[in-house]
Amino acid sequence: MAKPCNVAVVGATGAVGQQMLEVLAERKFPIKELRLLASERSVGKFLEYDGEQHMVQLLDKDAFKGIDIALFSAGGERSREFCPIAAAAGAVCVDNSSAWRMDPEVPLVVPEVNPQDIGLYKKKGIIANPNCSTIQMVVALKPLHDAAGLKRVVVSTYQAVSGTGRNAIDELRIQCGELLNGRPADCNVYPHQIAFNCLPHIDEFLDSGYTKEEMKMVNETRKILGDSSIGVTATTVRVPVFYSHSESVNIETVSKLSVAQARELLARSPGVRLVDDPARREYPMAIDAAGQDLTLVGRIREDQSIANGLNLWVVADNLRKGAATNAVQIAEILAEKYL
Ligand code: 25A
Ligand code: L14
Repeated sequence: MAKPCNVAVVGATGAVGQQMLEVLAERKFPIKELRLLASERSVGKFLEYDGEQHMVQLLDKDAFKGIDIALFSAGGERSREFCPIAAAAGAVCVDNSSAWRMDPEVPLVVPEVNPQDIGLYKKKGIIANPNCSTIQMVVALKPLHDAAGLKRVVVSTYQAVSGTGRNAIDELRIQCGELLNGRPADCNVYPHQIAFNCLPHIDEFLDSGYTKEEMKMVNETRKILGDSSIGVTATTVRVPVFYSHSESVNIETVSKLSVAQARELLARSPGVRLVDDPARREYPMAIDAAGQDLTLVGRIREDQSIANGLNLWVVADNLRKGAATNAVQIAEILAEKYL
């Protein structure tokens, strides 16, 4: 039985924070006290949780007294500053930002893939939630890796604007309206128009020419699968979709995996829904993934250019499995097995 906990949600007013409240209520997470934290701007606002109104309080160094689990989604800077403060106050932090993910003393966890790593949280009191694009990819790759050994992964993403937050959701909506009415589009969140466009640019560029988002997919995938020998290369692209990220994933495996074997493995894999019936025009789509927690996998076919290769199309709700649901699943394991 899970122990009832005092839970704080840091960044509760944000796109991910709001989703966290929904998922906590849906899954009936055993909450004793719920504390909603955000910046000055939102203090005093009321947010609904499970039919009740809760007032937003200020995130400051005294905000974590008595908290057992703190779910963070207020950006990397806030996490860097406040996770250690929350941990010192006795809370276990489940952090959605990129701040702690590659720290060797912080576990990086997807419950369907590496739940055994959670115990490492005792070092720093922090568990990192991976990047949204990484989460859905490793959910799909785990059973294939276990069966045939991944040698190399080549991924291109088609990422929804909701990952950037509420301002970005508004920007796409407003740009669509303006452009369809013959007016120019203002760009505030993204450097270029996102409506009716694709931007091969997510997060900042590094000297190598890759973006930070692309390198998160490389480094986090290896850490979660616990195998630094896997070659990973990524191109991450923002597309004018509101919810759900889609990914074209090409893999090379050590031993041969047929399409039928891959389908069979994925069909019984936790967190996966196989949607792969091209004859009936059934394949994973963003609009079907949105609002639910499974990672949809389909378009499974042999890569005819190499001996042991497959192509897949992988889609999941970036605010749910890519962020809020994954964090709440981690919190459930904590409450059940560790606290
Ligand atoms: O965008 P921010 O600044 O990172 O803010 C995100 C959340 O953190 C709170 C903020 O509360 C919001 O709940 N927050 C920000 N600064 C804080 C501080 N100093 C802080 N909490 C404590 N102390 P808020 O009340 O300030 O914001 C309420 C709404 O306003 C939007 N917003 C934020 N900054 C804004 C702004 N609007 C206008 N101008 C600004 N400068 C804010 O947008 C919220 O709606 P958002 O929360 O939707 O942005 C989402 C954040 O979540 C990250 N993210 C998204 N998906 C993932 C993810 N991180 C990890 N994994 C994911 N899968 C986004 O990158 C973004 O940071
Ligand atoms: O989790 O889509 O590191 O703009 C931060 C940027 C999530 C996606 C992370 C985006 C990402 C987000």
